[in-house]
Amino acid sequence: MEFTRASRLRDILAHPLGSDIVRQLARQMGRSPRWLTTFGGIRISWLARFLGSDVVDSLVTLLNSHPDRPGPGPEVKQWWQDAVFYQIYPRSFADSDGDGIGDLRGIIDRLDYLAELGVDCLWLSPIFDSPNEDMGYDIRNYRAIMSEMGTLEDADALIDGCHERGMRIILDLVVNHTSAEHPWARAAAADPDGPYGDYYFLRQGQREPNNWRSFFSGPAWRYLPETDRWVLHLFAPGQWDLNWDNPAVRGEAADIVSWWLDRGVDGFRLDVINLISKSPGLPEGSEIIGELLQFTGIEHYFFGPKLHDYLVELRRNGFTRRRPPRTTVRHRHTDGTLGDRLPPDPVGIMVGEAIGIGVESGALLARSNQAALDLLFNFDVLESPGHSRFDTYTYDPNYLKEYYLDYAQRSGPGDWLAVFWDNHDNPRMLSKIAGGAESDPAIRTAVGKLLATLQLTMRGTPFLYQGQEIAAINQPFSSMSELRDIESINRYRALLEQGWSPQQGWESVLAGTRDHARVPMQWEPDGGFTTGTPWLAGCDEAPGFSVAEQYANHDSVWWWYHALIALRRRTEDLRSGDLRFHLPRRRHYLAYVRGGRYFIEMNLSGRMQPRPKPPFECDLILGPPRNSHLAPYESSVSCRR
Ligand code: ISL
Repeated sequence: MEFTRASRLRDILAHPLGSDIVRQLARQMGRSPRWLTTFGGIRISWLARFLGSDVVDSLVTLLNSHPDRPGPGPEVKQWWQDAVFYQIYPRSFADSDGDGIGDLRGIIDRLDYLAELGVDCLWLSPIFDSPNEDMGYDIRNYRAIMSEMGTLEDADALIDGCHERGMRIILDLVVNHTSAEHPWARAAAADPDGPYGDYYFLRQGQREPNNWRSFFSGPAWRYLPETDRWVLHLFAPGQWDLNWDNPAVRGEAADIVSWWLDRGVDGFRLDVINLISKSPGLPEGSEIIGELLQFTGIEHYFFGPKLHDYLVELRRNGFTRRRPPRTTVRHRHTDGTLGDRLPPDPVGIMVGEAIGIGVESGALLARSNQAALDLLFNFDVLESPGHSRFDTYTYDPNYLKEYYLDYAQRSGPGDWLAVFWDNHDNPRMLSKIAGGAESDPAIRTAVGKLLATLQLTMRGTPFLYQGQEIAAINQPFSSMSELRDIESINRYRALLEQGWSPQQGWESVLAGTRDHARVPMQWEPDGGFTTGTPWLAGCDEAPGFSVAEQYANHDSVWWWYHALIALRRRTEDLRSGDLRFHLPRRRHYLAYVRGGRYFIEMNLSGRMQPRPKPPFECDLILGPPRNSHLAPYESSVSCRR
């Protein structure tokens, strides 16, 4: 279908990108998408009165540049559909040399811990050489390890240690941008008209080339006086966006991928990978969309015209193996015992981080017939409608239920969900849901177990984040001086410049700072992360929630994760069985059947709820004895008799 200004809203909603954009706008406004479908008959030219004609024209261009709804994809079994992933933030996981910064040797020392927990694949946030303006997401050398974290030999030892224990390992590929200290960037700044000048977006002019805003506050352009050029940075000023329209840049990215695959890495999580294709000419962004979605210009890069093409090319030229790797993983049987080395996966896994991409546009990038990504992080689950990360609010877990019902309804054959909510960029979901009640160890334990039950029995691939297994919660930071996250520091300064009071600015930053999830892992009651001074202060005063204490308590959240991971491993129905919701309209109650045999039910509220009749006679496998009511945040797994 060719879209024009005369197209009707219902036609927009019928397009995967159009549907997700409209839903995203509705969510930002705290409205149900159904509110918009009642106006299906209006022409989108009418929207120009509110959004401006430039927005309507951008929308028309965007929809016309992408194919209609993709057809069903083949349902091909992949190792990563069975796997439980575990994200490590290396800076805060384990420090082996006492410098207060986590390192690769620290992770190696904890591989037996991870293997006992039962995870199948580690994802490490960046470990490459970096000046750490954005904690490693500003890479200076893709083929060297950050000196604070170790050496290439340590990386090889870590890869070998994982494979020996039946665990794969993926790294974090940040190729939307590099550090300003990367040799390419230095060469571009020194000679903007030379071969590396076209690796980045360098522009001349008296002022910023357009009105795009950075995700880390302020303009997305930095002026380089020494070369009289502006350089684009969607993130920090030291994170220069790479020009993916340049075939040399695409070739560099592919070479980095295959270099690490040869060393034995099993794939990558791809940082903000949906941002790599920008609209030609880098046009002005709509101020209205900037107001609504916070980042002026986002409509010109969140799903650019060449995005799918570049991902297909990267999969073919980088992720598809051309030679056997140095090492491969040992098979782990369903009972957890280890088998022989597996043959190399023909293609390394591609897990795309895709901010702003929804269920249907995600299918254009990760459905099994798209030959692009394998999995995609959809961020719609992280905040309930009408809220941003920096709002102080209590997350209603009924929205989690709504999110999975919606995904089940709008996804299709060949789609596969990455089930996640905690990561290094977001406050802890346990704290969002408990809303302060997590200070009660019983509530903290119940919510921790509920989140484990949902994540490890929902249809899809679970991505755990370090600390979830010990019910980690947000940190009671007391001042800006304790924070290290550039996004938080820049936001605080920007809010004060906008006239917010220091207290208002602090409250907003405290609600959403990424540092909540970056405090050091709590191995012992008194820390156990380092023998030195941690790079980021933070410890958990509540007794009973360190790894050591959780491990010693068989009724803990840790053992609940352990039991669910083991159950999932030995139960095909929980890994790939179909998903049927039970009483989906019942509020504060989430229940579903997997593979026709396993019945999972949860109380999504902090109050007792009457327990409905189960869908069939079943025996409890995991959870408190079943009675007429569900305790606050109670969750359980049962099996058909
Ligand atoms: O949510 C966000 C946008 O408002 C940011 O917290 C986050 O930056 C975004 O999700 C993209 O994250 C990824 O790219 C960033 C890096 O700072 C994040 O740590 C990374 O996960 C830039 O590389």
